[in-house]
Amino acid sequence: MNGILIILIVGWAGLASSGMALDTSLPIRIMMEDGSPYYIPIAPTIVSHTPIQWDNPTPTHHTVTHSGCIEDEGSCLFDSGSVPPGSSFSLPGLPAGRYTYHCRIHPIMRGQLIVTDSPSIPSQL
Ligand SMILES: [Cu+2]
Repeated sequence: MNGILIILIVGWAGLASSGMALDTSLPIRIMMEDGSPYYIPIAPTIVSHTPIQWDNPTPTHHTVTHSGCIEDEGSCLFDSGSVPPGSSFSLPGLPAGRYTYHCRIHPIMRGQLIVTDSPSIPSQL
């Protein structure tokens, strides 16, 4: 009984140290919602160059528009255009930084991406 427990713990530690947590091949998924907070999760911490995918399960069109596309300062780094119901929008990944974005159709919809080169940094900034 105790032996099995030890094997489980050692096995888990082995998986953790083999870099599974650093796997950047699977996209981060963000869900669009018609109600607050509109983008779920609203401000995920993402390892740089990890693909990011927004899914739109709502009956409404939405966009994923970087704030730089509308505001004067900065440059326009991504803009999905209209994402129809049941569709999704993907980015191949972003360099480290903090990105705010919103929906052009519903300006109340706002989200944020916290992209970091150091996956060991906790999500509280
Ligand atoms: Cu919208």
